[in-house]
Amino acid sequence: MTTSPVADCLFCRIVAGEVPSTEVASSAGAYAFRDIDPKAPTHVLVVPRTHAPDLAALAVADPAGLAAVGELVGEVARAEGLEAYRTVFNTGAGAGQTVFHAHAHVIGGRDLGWPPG
Ligand code: D5M
Repeated sequence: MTTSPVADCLFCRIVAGEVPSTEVASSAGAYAFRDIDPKAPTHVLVVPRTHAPDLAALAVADPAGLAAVGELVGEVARAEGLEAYRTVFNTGAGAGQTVFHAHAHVIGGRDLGWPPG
């Protein structure tokens, strides 16, 4: 497991500023930007600045990075004026994960059904 930037990781490249993104919020440990294919009026991705492939791996490799993601999720929700929102970490291709750098989807601004599909 690594917490160093990975050259062919899209979100490492976004964090490094090598790939453009629309910033929503930023901190020393995490970065938040708009999803390129939004599923709701607010759809923001919050990623740790360190590389880990998914939430569970991040928790083991960089607990401070995970905490930074959680803190920035709250900041995004406040900035977007969301009273209620959903935070999703897809894990594994079978669950819809397509980018293997841990990330929280922050989804809100519309009614959200439960359970999710
Ligand atoms: O979520 C990966 C998400 O990443 C998916 O909702 C599309 C989004 N995505 C992919 N490329 C970009 C760029 N370049 N900018 C912003 N958002 C992007 P997953 O849970 O892995 O399916």
